[in-house]
Amino acid sequence: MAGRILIIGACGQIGTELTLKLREIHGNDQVVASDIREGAEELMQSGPFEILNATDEAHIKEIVEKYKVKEVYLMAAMLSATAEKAPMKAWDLNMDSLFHILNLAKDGKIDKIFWPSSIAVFGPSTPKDDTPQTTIMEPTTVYGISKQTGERWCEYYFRKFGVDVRSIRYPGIISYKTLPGGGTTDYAIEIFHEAIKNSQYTSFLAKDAALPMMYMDDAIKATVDIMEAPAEKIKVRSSYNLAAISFTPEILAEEIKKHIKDFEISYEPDFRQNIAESWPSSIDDSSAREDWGWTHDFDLDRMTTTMLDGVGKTLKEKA
Ligand code: AKB
Repeated sequence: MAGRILIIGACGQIGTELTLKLREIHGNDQVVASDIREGAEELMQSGPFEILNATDEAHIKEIVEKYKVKEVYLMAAMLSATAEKAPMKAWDLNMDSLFHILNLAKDGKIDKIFWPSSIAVFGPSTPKDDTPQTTIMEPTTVYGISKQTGERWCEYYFRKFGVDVRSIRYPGIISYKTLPGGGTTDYAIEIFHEAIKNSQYTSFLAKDAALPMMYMDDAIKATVDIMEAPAEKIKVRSSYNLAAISFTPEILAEEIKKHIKDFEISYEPDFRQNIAESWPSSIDDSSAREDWGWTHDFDLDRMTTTMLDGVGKTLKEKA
């Protein structure tokens, strides 16, 4: 590759595993990790790292020049639940960082951008099952509004200035290496930790709150694949629907019970239940499958066994 890759928000749940994967593919010194704070040891020690605030345009430019960066993955964002507590801060972070990167590409300083969107772009008036790629989008969360607006700007920069920006609407991403921060779908990770530690979990979503989810390896594969696809295959320049599995807390608890017989779940829905209710239950991702060959590998059974194994090992290492 001519020029390095920069990951902004590299220490978060997806950023950490994405950085490690990109270092494996392109070489450690080719992938610069950056975040507002330091992250996992493996990430910090395997390649270059810079402390970077994603809203600091001048510092982003400096790092892009210093490392001769040509591709940026902008993973920094405030997620749905946290954003509801600090709406203006979330808006500033989620939008300013995107404009800084889009403008760098517009000015010819970088060649390609990955920017994640989310199922949060949809709202209560969106068809709930098999939500189509193009449909009604009236998000009711700050996070969703920022992602929907971001999608519009990505498409605008592509059409108007030819900026090669690529995006997918992540569902809830399930993983064990780095904990998520402030999402509505986070229960599907907490449940594994609590099941192993205490055989008990109190869900902050109701038992029938069905949401689209995906195991981390599939999310990373999608991210790498969309970025490697030839430009002419990327027909959607706002953001692609992406799907793997959909389940409710009750279904996930049943799946865990197959491995931990005495596991029990109870339900105390909080404000995140309202957010979950406004999102789709399942997603139609046929455009991603047709345009750039997306397929997922992890079903509910494989995801559950992989999580129980991974969380179990992590907790043992910490003990
Ligand atoms: C969240 O719950 O906010 C995120 C998302 C679906 O984008 N995991």
